[in-house]
Parts: sequence; structure tokens; C-alpha cells
Amino acid sequence: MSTLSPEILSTLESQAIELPSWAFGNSGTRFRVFPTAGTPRDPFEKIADAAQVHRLTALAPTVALHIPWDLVDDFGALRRHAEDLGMTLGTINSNTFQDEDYKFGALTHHDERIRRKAIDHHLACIDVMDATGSRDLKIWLAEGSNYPGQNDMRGRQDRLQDSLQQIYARLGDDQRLVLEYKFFEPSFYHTDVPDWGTSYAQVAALGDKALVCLDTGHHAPGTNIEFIVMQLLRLGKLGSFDFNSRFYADDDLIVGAADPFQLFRILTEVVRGGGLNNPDVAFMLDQCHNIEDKIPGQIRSVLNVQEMTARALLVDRDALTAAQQANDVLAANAVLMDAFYTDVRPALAEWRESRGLPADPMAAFAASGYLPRTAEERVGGTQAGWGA
Ligand code: PSV
Ligand code: MN
Repeated sequence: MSTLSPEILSTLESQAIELPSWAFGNSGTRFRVFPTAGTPRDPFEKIADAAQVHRLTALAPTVALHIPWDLVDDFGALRRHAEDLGMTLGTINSNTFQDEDYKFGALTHHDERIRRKAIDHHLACIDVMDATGSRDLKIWLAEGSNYPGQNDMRGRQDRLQDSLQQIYARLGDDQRLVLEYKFFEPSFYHTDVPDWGTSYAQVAALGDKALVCLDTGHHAPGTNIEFIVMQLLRLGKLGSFDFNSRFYADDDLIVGAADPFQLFRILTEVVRGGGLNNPDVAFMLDQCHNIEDKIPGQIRSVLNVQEMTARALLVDRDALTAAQQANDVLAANAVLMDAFYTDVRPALAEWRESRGLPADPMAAFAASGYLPRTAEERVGGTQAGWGA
């Protein structure tokens, strides 16, 4: 008998995870970017690769874009290309970390010309959203300082709020802004949006269409991330996840690879807080595949999220509540561990087959010959990467 009930399977059927376009381009560390044969040369090819993930898993119908990396002349054409492949275009990510002008800040900068330029970049991103039909603008800021005294931290918060207000005012009725936080890097002394509290304070002052983006890699070691998930859901301000794994800092490794138990705990709070299959909470990946093949890396990632979601759905809520109410510490913990230790992979494979999907999407992709084919076809041009 399957370990997964029909109710759980029907919940899993609605799960959708957004893929980042940049996961399909070349990436690396500050030491070296290793190119791979067949890497997409433009956003059209990135979306074709993303469509492979969805074709084999039925889990990833949308792709997030990054501007200017994914700038094209005709976003209507990119949108049609995506739709022809059964995909839609998702979150638009702004980029204020690769322009000479932004060395000392962008939305927080004291130089009004530079701050205006950064605001205008976000307004241009919203123009893109209008053309792509995207709902969310995701803002991650590389702003801060390296030395005590270098900047007036208070003035920068005030200017950030003013900049965000101007961006917020341009959003359409059905559009949203999500503000991502990160505890350090590239600045090492202070960061302008370092934690969920700052992001929350900034977006709460804007209005209902502004929410927090939680990137799982952006916390200090030992942080109880599921507590933050619980709190943001409770406050109605969790707009999106950027899923990935970290061992040290912003490693951007495959979600669920470094610490599957943490992913389970996060998803358990998502289920508890009504965040699963809730259109207000976007599930996205924010990853890079520096040494492994990119498409299989993304397939593995969405399967990891699905597997841990299934385990989170297995938590016996009634038994958990009863044990909690009885202050039965070990029984409560055991309820959670029972769900976590349940191997759902055979049941998911069987269920996939019953829906006309491959039981093993990783093997099916390897057998498809897609990678050698694209390596042969995609000759010439410039492979996509951080700068393209
Ligand atoms: C940089 O840390 C980063 O990984 C942020 O998490 C963003 O979401 C991503 O880049 C794309 O801009
Ligand atoms: Mn992120």
C-alpha cells in the first residue's frame, strides 16, 4: 500500500516550483567559472532547458528572469516561446550589483543621481513584468558598508524606504514586490537589508503588495529558519522562498542537499501556516550549478522539495497536538521524526508513473540524449553566465 494517501497526492499534484533562468547559465566562484558544452546562449535557450525539468516532473511550470541578464528585444516573443513550451514567465529579478555606479549603494545611495538611476532600473523591470505577465518583482540589494563609520546607516534606511515607495507606486493592481534579505556579502560590516525584521519593517510600511522573500541560504549558521517562516506566515508577509542549500554562507547548492531535515522542518511550518499551494507564497529556487550538470541539478532540486513536502504532509497533526498539549516532549518529537524518516520515494515514483510521468525523472533525462544533442547544436555565440 502507498505511504501517501489520496489527499496527500492531490495536494502534491498542485505543487509548483519556479526555476531561476540563471541556473541554466554558467556560474562558478570568484576563482573560476567552468563552462559546459551546450550551455544556453540566450534566454530562449534557457527556457527550453527549464521546460525539460517541467516535462519530466510536472513540478516547474514557471521560470524567473534576471534583468539585465535576460534582456531581449521582444518580451512578447519570449513569453510566446515559453508558452509554446508549456511554461510561463515568473518573477522578475532586478540587478543593482553589477554597475560601476552602484559601488557605494543604489537604492540607499546619498547621491540622488545614482539613487534615481537605481529606482528607474526597477521601474524598467516593472515594464518588463507588464510584457511578460509576471506578478512579482524581486529585489535583492548588495548594499552596505565594510567599515564602521563608513556610512550613515540610519540615512540609508530612510532613503531605502523612499526608493521602495517610488517603486511600489508603479506596481499594477495584480503585481507585487518582494524584498529579499541577506545577512552579509558583498558588504561585511553592515548590510542595508540583513534580516527578516528589516525586510518586514521596510515592506510593512509600503502596503499589502509588498512582502518578504526568504532565501534559505541567507542566514547565519544555526538560525532557526522555520521559526522565521512561521512568523512571516503568521504576519501574512511571506511572499516567496528562494530555496537552496548552504554549508557555509550563500553557497547556492541544491536545495535539500546540505540539510534535508532543515528543509523538512521548513516545509512542516509551511504546511502548518497554510503556505502550501497558497498563491500568495511563491516557491522558487535560487541556485547555481557550478560543477554538476545544470538541468539534472534542477530536476534533483524540485524532486527534493517534493519529497520533503510529502514528508511534511505525513506529520500526524492530531497526534502532534495531543502530545504537545500533554507536554509529552518525546512523543511530540517522535511524531515529527516518524514523518521525516518515512521514505516516500517509492510511493512518489509509483504515483508519477500513474500520471504518465517517468518514475525516475533523473534517469529519463539522462536517457533522453538532450545534453549531448544540445552540446552538438549550440555551437557559436556566447554562453550565458553572470554577465550575459
Ligand atoms: C545573491 O546573494 C543572490 O543569490 C540573491 O539571493 C538573489 O536572489 C540572487 O542572487 C539573484 O539576484
Ligand atoms: Mn536569493
